[in-house]
Amino acid sequence: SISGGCPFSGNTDMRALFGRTNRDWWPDSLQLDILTQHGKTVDPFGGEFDYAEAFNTLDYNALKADIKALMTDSQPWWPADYGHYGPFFIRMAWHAAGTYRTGDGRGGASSGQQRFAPLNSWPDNGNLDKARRLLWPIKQKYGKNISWADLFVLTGNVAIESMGGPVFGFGGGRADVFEPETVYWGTEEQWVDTGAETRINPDEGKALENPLAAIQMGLIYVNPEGPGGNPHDAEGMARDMRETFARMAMNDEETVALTAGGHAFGKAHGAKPADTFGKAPEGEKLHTMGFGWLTDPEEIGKGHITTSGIEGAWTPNPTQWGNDYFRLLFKYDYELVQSPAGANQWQPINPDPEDMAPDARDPNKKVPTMMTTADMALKRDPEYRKISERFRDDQAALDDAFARAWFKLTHRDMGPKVRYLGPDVPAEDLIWQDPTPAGRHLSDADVAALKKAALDSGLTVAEMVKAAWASASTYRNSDHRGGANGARVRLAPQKDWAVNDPEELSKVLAKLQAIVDDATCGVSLADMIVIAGSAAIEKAAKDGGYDITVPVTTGRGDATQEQTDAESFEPLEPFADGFRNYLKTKASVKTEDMLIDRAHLLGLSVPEMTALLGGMRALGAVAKHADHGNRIGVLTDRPGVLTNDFFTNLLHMGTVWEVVDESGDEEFIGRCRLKGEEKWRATRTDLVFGSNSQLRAVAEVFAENGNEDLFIKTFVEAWTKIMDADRFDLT
Ligand code: HEB
Repeated sequence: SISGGCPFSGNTDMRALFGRTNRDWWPDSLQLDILTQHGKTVDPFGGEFDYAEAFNTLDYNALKADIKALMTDSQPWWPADYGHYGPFFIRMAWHAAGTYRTGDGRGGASSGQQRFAPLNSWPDNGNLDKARRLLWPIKQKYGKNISWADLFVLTGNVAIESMGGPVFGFGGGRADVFEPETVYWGTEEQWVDTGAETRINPDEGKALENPLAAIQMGLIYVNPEGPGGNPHDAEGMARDMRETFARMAMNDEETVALTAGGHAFGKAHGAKPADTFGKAPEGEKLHTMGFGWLTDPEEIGKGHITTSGIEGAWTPNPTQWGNDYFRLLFKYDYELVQSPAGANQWQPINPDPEDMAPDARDPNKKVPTMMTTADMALKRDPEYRKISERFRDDQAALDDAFARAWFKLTHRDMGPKVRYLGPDVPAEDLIWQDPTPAGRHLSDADVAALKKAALDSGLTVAEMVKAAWASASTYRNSDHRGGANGARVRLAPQKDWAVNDPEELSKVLAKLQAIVDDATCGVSLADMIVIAGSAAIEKAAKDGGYDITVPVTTGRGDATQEQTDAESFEPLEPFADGFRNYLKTKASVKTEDMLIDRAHLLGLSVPEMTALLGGMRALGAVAKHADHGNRIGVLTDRPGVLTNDFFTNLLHMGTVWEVVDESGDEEFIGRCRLKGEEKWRATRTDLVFGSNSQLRAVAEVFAENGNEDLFIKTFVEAWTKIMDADRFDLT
């Protein structure tokens, strides 16, 4: 099954939101942060650049032809194994995409992060600095019309194609960023090759911490030599593969197809002990110009390269697609041997001469093939074995499964299909793209009539605001999934999420559905939910003395349950949503950290986050608290009116706050400083806007006389931004 679960759970120690960061790993590297203060950007295009527009002017076929020619244009500073860079580029593309995880949608190929630390220096990404540098002349030639992020994936595709492999399609549209994205990659202070512990250990009751999807720090997925390096633990190897691949949304069949299909190509590099090459790029000397893992050029020429430490090809034809991988895996018994670099690997016993592989630099020389312990799992694990045997006997099934799984791997984090660009976008809709039918664009008059119907429906401001938020706020900027389009809030699993107050939600949706059924304009429920939210906010503003319009876009469609892979939506469940003052289970990070994490996934700035949260509190749009109903954090005497009361009351010196009970620090009572009587109940998420100096500075602005308009404006802009976050169909 695709595992979801609470993000940041599985680790009982309190940890920092981002774990170990670049500054921890490389304290001496140049710090550019000071130049990005006061909202200054590192983006040389200054945020004005429309990548889709640029991509559409690209001479796509010429680019593909150039990439194809590069495959066999071996460079002396990093000669191609077997005279073909294809396998190397496939590994580059797979490692670019393979960091994706379903838990928070982060990682993945979509912003070219392999160029930056820490990924450029992960042990598992060894020597991929050379692969990227081989591409530079092509990147330079096509310039802004092809991003690095797209180029990595497209090059992987061209590599597969050029070796006769099956390709399902390519969608462009991954715009580059110019700085490392802050992603939680774990807390370990060691890399996999210097002693980082393995993250699953049943004997110690240790499960893989969410949202992580790799088994050790610095790996894409699993340790190729076995769990913690133990090649004999066949069961553990399959367990580790199953768990890590599931976290990037791959089932058993996809896992087998990808691994076997990938290892139809190329070789592993373990010609020399690991102490014969230099540091990873980020820690290397200035004049190495971003290259790492340096080794003697003469040795490179001879093919004496160490990357993983494992040595050898999987098949006798490492630059040609076919079924040799499964043929050999089942034809031979394999014995455990050690590579020249000392790594554990498996070698066929008494191979026939035609089943020997060519040497990487000398086609006339024959060397034994090998399997890693991870490859051996494809026949040692009973479930994987069934699939492997089927693929061994059915080449067409393997072709199809590999092509589809590769397409999913490399496009999983791009969100809806409307974001894909270029002539190779496949026509077929795929369930993991969360397909949504197009809706109708409504006239202003229709929208006005529907707003009135919503206000006349008897639903409260808080109910309508909560429903709209529940619908839209599942959106994640990381993998562009979720959001209001499709009205999946009425489908499993969203409709039953505790954060959505399911009983209240179903009542609200039924009333809105009745309006939809009555309407003659063809409004979708997805649009109606957003329209009702905006009507509610307009009314709440009016009740506070502000006559405003909350703009709405229309054209959303309603997805069906069949168009919804319910299981794949489970990881989108918010285990904490500070905007609704909701916390399911205490995480291993502070609850206010969870708010920051969520605001980041929603693409919000600090002022937007602050205005939204304070505004929603004033509207009473909080999830029902077990003990305090709709009260907690609602620091106003007139809930349902759009005011800045949350900020004025939070910052008021007449209130003194105390922890409710000493055992927990999630809930607080605000008492009158003079008389001692209880005035408010609040959470950490509320109080952090008075306690943290930076958030307090922004909260002060929204509480000050004369800034009421600014507050309302910021709130409305942030609100509409969330409602439209997934509208990639609007141009
Ligand atoms: Fe892989 C390579 C492991 C999956 C594709 N791999 C490789 C190596 C290793 C591995 C160790 C070697 C490196 C060096 O160089 O040394 N893988 C692995 C594991 C896994 C995998 C453990 C999980 C199970 N792959 C994979 C996938 C893919 C791949 C999924 C795709 C699809 N790989 C690959 C390739 C290669 C590799 C293509 C080759 C490269 C060259 O040749 O350079």
